[in-house]
Amino acid sequence: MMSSCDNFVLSKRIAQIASELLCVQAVRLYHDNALSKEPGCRRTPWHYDYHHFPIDSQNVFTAWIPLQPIPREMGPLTFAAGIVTYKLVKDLASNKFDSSDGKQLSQIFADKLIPVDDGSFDLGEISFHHTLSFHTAGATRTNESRMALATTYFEDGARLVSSPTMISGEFHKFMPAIEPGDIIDGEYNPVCYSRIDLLAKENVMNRSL
Ligand SMILES: O=C(O)CCC(=O)C(=O)O
Ligand SMILES: [Fe+2]
Repeated sequence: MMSSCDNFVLSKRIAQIASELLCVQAVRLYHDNALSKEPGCRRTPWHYDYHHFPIDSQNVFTAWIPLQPIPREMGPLTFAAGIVTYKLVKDLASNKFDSSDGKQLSQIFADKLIPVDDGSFDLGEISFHHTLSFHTAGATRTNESRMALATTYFEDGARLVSSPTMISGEFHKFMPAIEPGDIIDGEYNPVCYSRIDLLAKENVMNRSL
């Protein structure tokens, strides 16, 4: 039975947007993540997701779906613009970009004229970010939890990395029966959108007209 969460996680429409942003034919689900940030939580450290996924591909996108309106003081997801921005910051001493790196990061953004988008989200607004997109989220300064659903999709045909690490995540949990180096095609990672299936369906319909 489909739960209302599945309506989002397995949504063809959301997966299609991820697929089109990636310019790939089809995407599969990696995982969905319910993120509850309690009141008074500190900033989510600046990072990009690539190293946190055990997927041997950069064709990975995450849909981040607020479950309530998120004004600035509630800590919306925040992006440093530009797909290559991560290259400017990856050599900083700490990989965690905690508060001690904040000044250094702000300096880099200012020197390189990199805009930072920390705008609020209305309910119904969704953001999509590429696995190399550099992002953070502000501290939660209201007395409500900040709830969001983050769903990650990857290009159909991608493989599990050949040497998973602690950082690249619990692949056994999200990709049971898939071994390092194998194509990720298990039942936990369904194709959520395929342009090829859509074209095939259109062909059948045209033929029957
Ligand atoms: O919601 C957050 O604070 C961080 C989420 C995030 O980093 C992600 O979805 O990739
Ligand atoms: Fe992230």
